[in-house]
Amino acid sequence: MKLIISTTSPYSRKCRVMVREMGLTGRIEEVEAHPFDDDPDLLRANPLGRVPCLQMDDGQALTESALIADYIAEQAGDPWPRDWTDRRLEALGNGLLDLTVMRRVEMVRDEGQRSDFWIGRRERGILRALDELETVVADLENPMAQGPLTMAVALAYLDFRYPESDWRGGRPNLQALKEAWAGRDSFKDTQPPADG
Ligand SMILES: N[C@@H](CCC(=O)N[C@@H](CS)C(=O)NCC(=O)O)C(=O)O
Repeated sequence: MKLIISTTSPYSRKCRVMVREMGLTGRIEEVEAHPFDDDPDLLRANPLGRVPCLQMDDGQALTESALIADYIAEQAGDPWPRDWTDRRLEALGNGLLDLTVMRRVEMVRDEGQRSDFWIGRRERGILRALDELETVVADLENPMAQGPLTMAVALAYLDFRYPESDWRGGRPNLQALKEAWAGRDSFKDTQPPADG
């Protein structure tokens, strides 16, 4: 199978961590593509033109990181339990990622096109999501699940693309979760490039 990724994409990173955690590096080959260059191989596999995209052995392609992560887990015999708390965390973590990516897209626009309204709206959403996640994580028993992984990827993405956010301030539970994941080989191995 081929996993089409970009090394700076947090959605790709989540799937790359899953491949490593599920012990499937021998079965899933990573292929790099740059979505904003309209890479022809990516467009052939995914009409949406986005990464990640998993080309399965039967030729069909899966899009959407959450779907791909579920498929990878299933291939490994579903070793991580999934319940509605975990799915809820995953959805919140994904939403935090979406807001941070949308903020980033706005920030890299030419000065005259950048919208303070949208940047402010994304930033307020990010803060509310962080506060909610800090509360939820307080009751978390097991960080080895897709929900907490999605959150850790989102927090690492904040460090990468929104370092001035100071998300750690007053949020010790999120900080501990991020550190727990940051120490794992799967996370170290998928660190975005410093100049990305
Ligand atoms: N909801 C999608 C989001 C994927 C996504 O937006 N990926 C970005 C890279 S971080 C991308 O490929 N963007 C290209 C574009 O939007 O044209 C997922 O979870 O996989």
